[in-house]
Amino acid sequence: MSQSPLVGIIMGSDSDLPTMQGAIAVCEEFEVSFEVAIVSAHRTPERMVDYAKTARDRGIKVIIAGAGGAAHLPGMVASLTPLPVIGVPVATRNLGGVDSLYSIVQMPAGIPVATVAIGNAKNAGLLAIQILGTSDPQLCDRVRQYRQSLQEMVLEKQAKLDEVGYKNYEL
Ligand code: RP5
Repeated sequence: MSQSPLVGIIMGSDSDLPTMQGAIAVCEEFEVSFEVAIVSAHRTPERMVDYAKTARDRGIKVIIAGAGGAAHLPGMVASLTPLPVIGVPVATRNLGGVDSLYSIVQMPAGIPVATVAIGNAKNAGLLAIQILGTSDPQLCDRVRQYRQSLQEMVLEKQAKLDEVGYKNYEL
C-alpha cells in the first residue's frame, strides 16, 4: 500500500505467513495500510529490537505479532515499544499451539500483550482495526457495519434451518 503503514504485521518465520494471512485479509478489507515483515526474536534479535524501537516513529499505531513454539516475539516487542501489541499464537506440530499460546498470553504485569486464540489472526486484524477506530469515526462505523453483517449471516442461517429442518441442513 502506498500510504505509510498504520499496522505492523510481523511474524517469527515465513512458515507463520499462512496463519497471518487472516490479519492481512482484514487490513485489506478495511483498506487500512499495513506492512508485513519476518522478525524473529531468536534468529534476528537485533532486527527485532530495531523494528520495535522504530515502529512508532515510522507511524505504526498497532503491531500484530505472530509466533509459534517458544513464542517470545510478541512479548519482547511489547517490552520495547509503547504501541499496543496483539499476539497471535501459531499452531505447532508437536504441541498444537498451546505452547505458543502460553508463551504469548502469560505476560508479567506491566507489559500486556492482547492475545487472540490459536491461529486466529483474523481476530488480531479486527482488534487492530477497532483500536484504530477509536480515533477514526469512519473506520469505527465500518466495524459496526461488519458486526451487522455477522448478525445478518446468522439470521440467514436460521432462516435456512427453519426452511429445510435440521436433518436436511447442509453446511
Ligand atoms: C518460531 O518458530 C516461528 O514463529 C515459527 O512459528 C516457529 C518455527 O519456525 P520455522 O522453523 O518454521 O522457521 O520462531
